[in-house]
Amino acid sequence: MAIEKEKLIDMYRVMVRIRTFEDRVFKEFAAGNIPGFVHLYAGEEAIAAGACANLRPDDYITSTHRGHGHLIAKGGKTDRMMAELYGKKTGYNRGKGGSMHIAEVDIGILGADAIVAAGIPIAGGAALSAQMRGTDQVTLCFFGDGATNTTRFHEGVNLASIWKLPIVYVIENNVYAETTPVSYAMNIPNIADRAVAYGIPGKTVDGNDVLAVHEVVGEALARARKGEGPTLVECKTCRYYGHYEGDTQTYRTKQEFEECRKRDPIPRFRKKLIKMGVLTEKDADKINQEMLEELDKAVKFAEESPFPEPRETLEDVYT
Ligand SMILES: Cc1ncc(C[n+]2csc(CCOP(=O)(O)OP(=O)(O)O)c2C)c(N)n1
Ligand SMILES: [Mg+2]
Repeated sequence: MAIEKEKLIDMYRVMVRIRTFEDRVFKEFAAGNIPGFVHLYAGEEAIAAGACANLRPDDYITSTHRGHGHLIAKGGKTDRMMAELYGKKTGYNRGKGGSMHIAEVDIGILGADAIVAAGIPIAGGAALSAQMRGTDQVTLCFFGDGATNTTRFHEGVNLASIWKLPIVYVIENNVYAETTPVSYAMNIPNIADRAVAYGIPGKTVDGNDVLAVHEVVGEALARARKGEGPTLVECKTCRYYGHYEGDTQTYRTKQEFEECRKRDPIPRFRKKLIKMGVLTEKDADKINQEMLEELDKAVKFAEESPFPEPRETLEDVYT
């Protein structure tokens, strides 16, 4: 089915917004302006943008330690996200969560998560709730290749398969879990093949092709909405930066790094949209410029916002 022009432009804008956010975080973190730890999503934008473009506002997502892209694609505002990274009171978690815990339940963001694969049982709970309430809300559950080697993955997908929960599992196969390559950590070329073990569909897609991701995840979501159960979608991609900011990346060759950069999903989609007559060079440049300006404002907002008061330390915190 043809995608409307506005939707195509929106997907492009989301990808550029994510990249601009991540590039700015890279810079501000290096300058010592952001406390804590950050894991950047740059290079993987087509997955979050393509997948989330299928969602309704009342659908849910669960995210990961590398979550900025998912949150932006689900409608998270860059100023409130930046404020959270800066530890400021105006952030989504009032400055107490930081990069790896951003949540905004009102727009279906059930949270980034520092614990690898922890989003899988949370997605199970959200999907079970939708099923029990009799709604057709779906949950999009993002996680990495490394997460698929945990018990949470196997238990979570198995349970979702027998209960036919409305979930789409999106594996972001960026070839590494920290420094461990997938080729070392598993014996199969396509992680989507693990779906066979649970009797659910498994699809492998080029994770740097936003339209391919959009289509495959869209079909899986339609299936989930109809009550036909979960799907495993593996998106093959690569990350631009290190595992975390500060990672020296000695485990990656220069050639590998350059090949990854050549696969950049953003210029690829831009070229396609121009060829399709959806955007002109000028329109695309304007989007880039708007995002740079948005991020300048987001950083200013974060810088000028107050830190939480010491007496607020235990407010809004639960264990
Ligand atoms: C339960 C748990 N074990 C280990 C870690 C440390 N850790 C953080 S990220 C990561 C690798 C995750 O790899 P993957 O799932 O492929 O995601 P990616 O970082 O590549 O996006 C590990 C082992 C953790 N945060 N939680
Ligand atoms: Mg990985």
